[in-house]
Amino acid sequence: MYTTGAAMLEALQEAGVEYLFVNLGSDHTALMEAIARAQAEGRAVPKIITAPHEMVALSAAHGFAQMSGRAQGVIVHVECGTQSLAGAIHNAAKGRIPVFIFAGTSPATQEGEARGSRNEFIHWIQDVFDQRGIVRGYMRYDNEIRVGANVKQLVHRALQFAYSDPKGPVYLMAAREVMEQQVTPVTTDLAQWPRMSPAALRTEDAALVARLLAESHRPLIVTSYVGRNHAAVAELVHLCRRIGAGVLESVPNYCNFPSDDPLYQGNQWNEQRQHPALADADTILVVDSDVPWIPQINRPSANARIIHIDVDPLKQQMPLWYIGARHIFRADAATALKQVNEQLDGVALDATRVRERASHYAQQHAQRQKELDRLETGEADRITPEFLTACVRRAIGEDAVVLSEGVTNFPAIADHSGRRKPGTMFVSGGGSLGWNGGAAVGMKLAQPHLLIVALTGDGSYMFSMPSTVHWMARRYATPFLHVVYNNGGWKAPRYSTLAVHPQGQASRTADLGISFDPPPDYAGIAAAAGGAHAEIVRKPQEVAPALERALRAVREERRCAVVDAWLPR
Ligand SMILES: Cc1ncc(C[n+]2csc(CCOP(=O)(O)OP(=O)(O)O)c2C)c(N)n1
Ligand SMILES: [Mg+2]
Repeated sequence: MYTTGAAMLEALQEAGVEYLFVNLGSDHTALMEAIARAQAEGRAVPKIITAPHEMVALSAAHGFAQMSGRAQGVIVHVECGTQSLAGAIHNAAKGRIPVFIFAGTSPATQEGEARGSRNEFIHWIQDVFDQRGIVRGYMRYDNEIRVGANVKQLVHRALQFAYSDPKGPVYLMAAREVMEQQVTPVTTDLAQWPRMSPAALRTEDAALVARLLAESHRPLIVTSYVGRNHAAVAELVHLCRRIGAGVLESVPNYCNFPSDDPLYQGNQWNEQRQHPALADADTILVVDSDVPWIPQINRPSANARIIHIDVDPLKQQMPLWYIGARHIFRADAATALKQVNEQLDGVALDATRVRERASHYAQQHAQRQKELDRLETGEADRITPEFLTACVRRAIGEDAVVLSEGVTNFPAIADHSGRRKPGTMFVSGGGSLGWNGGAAVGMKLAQPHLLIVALTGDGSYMFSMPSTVHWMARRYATPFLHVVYNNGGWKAPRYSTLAVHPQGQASRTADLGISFDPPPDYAGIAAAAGGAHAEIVRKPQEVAPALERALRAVREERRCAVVDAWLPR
């Protein structure tokens, strides 16, 4: 018996999908039968990872793809499971994460007209008019498998969208009878389903960018995600060093530039102040950034020349977007930066000028570093986020991978975690909290030999479904270190309110409905769900020994460790 479900499974295996993160239901009978059959007959299929919550399933696929570049499968139950993917859909779409999602639909017949026809009460209740509509607006591609005959072609077409810039999630759905249809096996030639080649600059445009940067007095690069492609980082470093350009990370979701390089000018998030490097620059190359600055607070000088290179410079998913760029190019960053570097080979650079620029930035860098060093000495009786992050940095080594969902502590984590190498720092790229736990599991699956360290706000720890995450981490042997920046609840909404109403009633109100008092036992949740090693630290001197014990649990006992660190409230 070879069904549409069996053919879909075969297509995913052929396409190189290694894992299916599944949350199964009555719509998946054909798939479950096909998986069981393949396993019994010794045929390779993607490994099945049981995900007790869909949001964690998709976050795990998200983390896996961030780490490896490879799209995985997420299988969810009809419209209910699709809804339960929740904000992870937003994160994958906004973060440009390739992932294949499949959901069944209720059977389309009720009198046994075809195998799979309705035989459970839930099939009436779960029948809705527009299941794809739930995710439309977030998917790069969505479609219904209407007949089984060409399901493999649909899978490969969907993955082609997922992998093409701007990358993102794709969604297929099918009625149970369609998945149960007997089909004739189809051979697909994967050579005829290639990934799209990355877009390049026209030669004259690469020459223009090279000339504008070379001629500028104070060139600055602003980026958020060039680091998703390690080759782009190497090109960026080369470019900056040869012309003496500074680099400012804005809301970085990857490690984009070595943070100890003298040209590195730091990172910005929601700080309510002007960044001096942005104000001083006369030529700014924005490359791979969704929010290069927040103009109401922090902007380039009025006569700065702005150049914008991005795989999606129109930001087609964002209704309002402009940055005043005079030159806009749709291109892949690694390709474009390499082209600009090649053009610079033909430009006679003024060595004195390059030296002056580099030494200006080096001076700013050193000053910033001094301030950061001062901050991380911390306080005598309270664990500051800067101190905590510095302790984590010293404990984990430079190859460890840090995931940050620190929210108001995004800056402290970016500044003090000391990540220098591409692929050692990740933020979700979206705005729906709760990515960190599932993503850590996915990253560990993608790179089992690396130490994975998830740093999360207490709110974001709760958003991430820690019971599901830590159950999965034990079940699938993906131990990681989880550190909770416990500041007593949601700090960000208070900051947001104070930024708009600095003298308002809220500024004098203690209880704004944002505190988690009394706090849950965060580490205890993970211990109960997945046997995690649990630590609570309240004093600065307790931090380093607790991290040491936690890392021993992760490395030697191969189990997760959660360190709940009490920060100032
Ligand atoms: C799914 C989701 N719900 C709500 C929000 C709104 N929100 C933004 S920040 C924040 C608080 C996060 O708390 P925590 O992780 O503890 O970080 P803190 O603000 O305390 O630094 C909330 C609720 C969101 N971004 N995503
Ligand atoms: Mg918090």
